[in-house]
Amino acid sequence: MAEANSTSDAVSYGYEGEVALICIDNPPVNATGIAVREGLVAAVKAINEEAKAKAIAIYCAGRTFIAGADIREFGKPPKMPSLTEVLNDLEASAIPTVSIIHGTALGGGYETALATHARVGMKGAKFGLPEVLLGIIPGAGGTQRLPRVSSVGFALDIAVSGRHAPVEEGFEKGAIDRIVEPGDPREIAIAMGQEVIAGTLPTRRTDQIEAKADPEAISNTLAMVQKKNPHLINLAECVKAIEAATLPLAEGLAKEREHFMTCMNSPQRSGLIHAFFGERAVSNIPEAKGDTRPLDKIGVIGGGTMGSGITTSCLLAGIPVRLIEVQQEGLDRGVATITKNLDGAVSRGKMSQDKRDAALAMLEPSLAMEDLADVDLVIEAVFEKMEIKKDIFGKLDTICKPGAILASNTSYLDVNQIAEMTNRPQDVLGLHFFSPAHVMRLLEIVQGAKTAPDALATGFALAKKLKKVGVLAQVCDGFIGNRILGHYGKTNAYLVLDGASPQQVDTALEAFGFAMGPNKVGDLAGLDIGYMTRQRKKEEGMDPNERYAGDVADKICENGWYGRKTGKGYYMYETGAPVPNPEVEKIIDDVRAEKGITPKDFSDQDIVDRYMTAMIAEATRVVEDGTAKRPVDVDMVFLFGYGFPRFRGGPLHYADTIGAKELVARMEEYAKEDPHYWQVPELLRKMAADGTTFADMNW
Ligand code: 3H9
Repeated sequence: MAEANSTSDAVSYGYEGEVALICIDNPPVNATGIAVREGLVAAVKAINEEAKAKAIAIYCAGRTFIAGADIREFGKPPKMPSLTEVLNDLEASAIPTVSIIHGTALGGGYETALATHARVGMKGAKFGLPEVLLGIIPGAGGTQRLPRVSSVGFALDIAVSGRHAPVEEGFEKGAIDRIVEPGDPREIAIAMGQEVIAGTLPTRRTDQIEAKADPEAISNTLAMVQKKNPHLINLAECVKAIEAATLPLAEGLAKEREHFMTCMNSPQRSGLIHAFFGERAVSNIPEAKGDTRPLDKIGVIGGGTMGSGITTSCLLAGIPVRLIEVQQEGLDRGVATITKNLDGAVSRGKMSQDKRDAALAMLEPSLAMEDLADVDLVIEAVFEKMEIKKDIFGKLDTICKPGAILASNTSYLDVNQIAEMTNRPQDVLGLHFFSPAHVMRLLEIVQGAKTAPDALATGFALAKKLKKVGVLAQVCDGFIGNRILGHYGKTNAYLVLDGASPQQVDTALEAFGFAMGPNKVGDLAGLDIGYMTRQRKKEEGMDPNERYAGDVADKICENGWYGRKTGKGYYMYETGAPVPNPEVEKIIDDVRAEKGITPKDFSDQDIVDRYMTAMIAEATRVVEDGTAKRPVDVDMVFLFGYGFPRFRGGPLHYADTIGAKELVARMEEYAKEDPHYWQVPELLRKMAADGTTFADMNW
């Protein structure tokens, strides 16, 4: 689709009678990169100068209207003209303009539509101002023009939530002027241009509309964002920009620019945009591409929390599941959990009752492993014991059809040993889900030594179907996430032994951006899990150079306090909200006395620095030895599986903000107290010496 005259590589224009047509064609999503900006300005200018048209209709080729500014240009030297200038010229066009929206009109895309004199949306299309999700605010007039065509209240809703709203809703609120049946954008552009000429589709310029002030909506939204998301400065900046919409347009646009630049220069913008591209980059690898095997029916072994969550996730994606348990009681419990999960989705408004019924009808519970004979993929989610897993995989080898993929949901066991129990190790891989599996978006896809390429690619295809973020990991104890956690988790214990209180550690890390500090997380997950792991490791024999991290936690567990589920752990939960457990304080004092430790003062910054440095150290080793393909893979594991603050981009993106030199210096300093724990990874030393960053290894 293109018009006769090109004004740039991405924009062309032409005429149909008295309607001038501007076509934007900049795959994949028609982002307003420099070619679009230059081309659009030139096309509007040429059409006005040629003076042959009575209306200009702008439409896009491909799957969507403009999806926003080109995010790849952010953080680089700006290329003129800016989108703001382009849109001011567009709005100033003497010939009335109309935009035709199909797919999604987002950010700078919807701002382009707002700068035209009328907006037409095809049924089913969406629009929005999702800039806040990237750490910025709408910066090309969105905060000024939307309150004018609609209202301050609706602009706050759209721009602060960043949601993609249906054009039908926009029509009700004045944000879209006409809804049409879906069709060829060019044909619709011609028809709408003719309506503009006939006067049946009214046009208006936003500099001639006043926005009605709504101080109550402004102050309520400001209070809400500061309470809910105190870390994200751009939300408040967005509200303040919208507040300025009651000024004359030029003044309001200048205010918007100031607020936009504050956000653009913030580290949050860089972190959130890293997260946007990272989410896509993890599956943009050769291993995720190529031939895949069918995924029409899945078998899940184990009806515990994990198995039920995995089953729920598959059912929600429309994949029939055969759920296997050894005893009726366990099977009933699994079915009850899955039903509860689906009912929860209905009550939260995520799915309709009919869809819930249809999903449940796709569940076939069974006590016979033989019933897995015809499934395409089996996911084993039983107790973490190698012997049990080996036994199951031996049986699956004889039961499952040729070509079926056999996956283990193990969180740390050796997938190669499991694969060796079959005569088809090429069909075996790890699919490590995170609890609750129907909610958490991370899926570690663990490649065994003999996993076939099409089996691995099918793991990524499954992640996509389940709307999860699949990340490739190699075999090692704990893969990417749990291996790193196994290391930095000890820092929390060491800090508490050496002088900090559990709540100080939690508060410091919550202020850094984690939704919950590690001791609250421990209480929530159950302290018995860590206790059992430590006992197992003790039995296996610990490295004599390693400082034991479990003294306090062991004693807490030995009192029968496992956290929330027993009403007590590091905190007490009698009234619901966590209150520090005074008996833990006593345990800590006793352990310190027993070990001859004189408690030190740690500032909150010390706590964050040590915790993050330990995380970065192990994350570096995971990249160094190839367990993770690139730093960005580690970052996405932490964002989608471990509650790492998204606005910080992930541990290794954050590491780049500190720099390798400083990190090495810190590790060497800490190593004076504990040289075994604080070993400096060779890769980090090399980066410090040659001045490179983790980002250099990403793309
Ligand atoms: C903005 O507009 C600022 C202005 O207010 C002010 C300026 C002064 N830029 O997601 P997909 C790529 S901020 C560059 O897989 P889908 C994406 O990386 C922007 N590239 O497809 C991927 O590349 P690859 C506000 C972009 O169908 C490919 O396109 N807008 C951009 O699942 C396909 O993307 C937004 O925040 C972009 N803006 O979803 C919208 N967008 O194939 C962001 C996408 O190499 N975009 N790419 O991996 C989206 O939400 C989704 O991409 C969309 C399509 C819903 C459009």
